[in-house]
Amino acid sequence: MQTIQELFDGILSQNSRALSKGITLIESNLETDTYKANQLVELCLQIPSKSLRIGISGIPGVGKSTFIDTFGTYLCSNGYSVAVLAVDPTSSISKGSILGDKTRMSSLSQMQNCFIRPSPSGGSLGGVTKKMRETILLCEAAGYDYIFIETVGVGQNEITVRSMTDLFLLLMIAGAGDELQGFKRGITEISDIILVNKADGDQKMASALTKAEYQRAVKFLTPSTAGWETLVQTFSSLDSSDCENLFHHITSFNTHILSTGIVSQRRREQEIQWFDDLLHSIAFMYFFHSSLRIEFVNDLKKQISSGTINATIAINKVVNEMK
Ligand SMILES: Nc1nc2c(ncn2[C@@H]2O[C@H](COP(=O)(O)OP(=O)(O)O)[C@@H](O)[C@H]2O)c(=O)[nH]1
Ligand SMILES: [Mg+2]
Repeated sequence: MQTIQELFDGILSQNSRALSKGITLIESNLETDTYKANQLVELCLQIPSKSLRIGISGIPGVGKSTFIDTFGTYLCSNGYSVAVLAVDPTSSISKGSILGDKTRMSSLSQMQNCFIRPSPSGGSLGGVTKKMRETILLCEAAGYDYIFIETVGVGQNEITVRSMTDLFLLLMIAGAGDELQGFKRGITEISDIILVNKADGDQKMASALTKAEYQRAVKFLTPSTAGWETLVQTFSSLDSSDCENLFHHITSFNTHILSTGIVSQRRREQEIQWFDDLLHSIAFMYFFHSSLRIEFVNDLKKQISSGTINATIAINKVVNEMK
């Protein structure tokens, strides 16, 4: 039996088996594991972070996994270490997609200094894995230089991932329609870098035009990160010079957030948000601790759907019940 200290030591030495084991412990819903998981998180919290957390978003098929594979491989080849965490809301339905992504990152998964962790099925908080923040902490303790969090461009996912990362990178493609890609949903407003992806072959020209269009549009937006105008670039996983270019921009961004203190301020704010999220889930858990409460709420839902009461009346009944 491995002790938590031994597991922690393994994580510190960037042993990916230890890291996987640690994440499995964190993700466990068993009450007996909670204490150990908390111990591990507390140990990890003592390690100062040097990682840059990068959130990656974009509609399915835009090329997120391929991008992480290409750019991650570039980083690893240049001596950096890379961890990839995937948030895949479809994974609970089609478990095959987990494997799909891992095999798709075929080049990166062969690198020594990389760690790829697909999302577990279920246990999601607004689509984003509940334990994602703790998982990030473990990767940081392991000392990964870059942590990529891949999400899918649906619903609240991006907002949640933004609240866990330092840099938010949005992938788009020319000709897919702004509406569909979230341009009007404000996704661009939370992005620090927008890449017009698959800018190769017969899409090269169209991508350059889309880039120019987005460049004009972002001038009217409030930047997601103070002092950093949202950067729009074209990108192709087939062109290695694009990686070098992007790396240069990401480094400038990192220098900017470090020198201005934005990163520490942002992380403190994110910590508060994390606390709020935890508070909500704890309150929720306590509220539904008794099966009577579950029955009570289910009964109210029945009354709402049959039109006997409305949501306001129902919630007042809940408040009275709690008094
Ligand atoms: N031409 C071209 N195809 C790409 C590029 N990046 C990804 N693809 C293709 O687009 C498809 C979807 O890519 P994937 O990375 O799975 O997208 P995801 O759903 O956003 O993760 C795959 O068939 C890729 O081969 C690129 O830069 N250029
Ligand atoms: Mg993918």
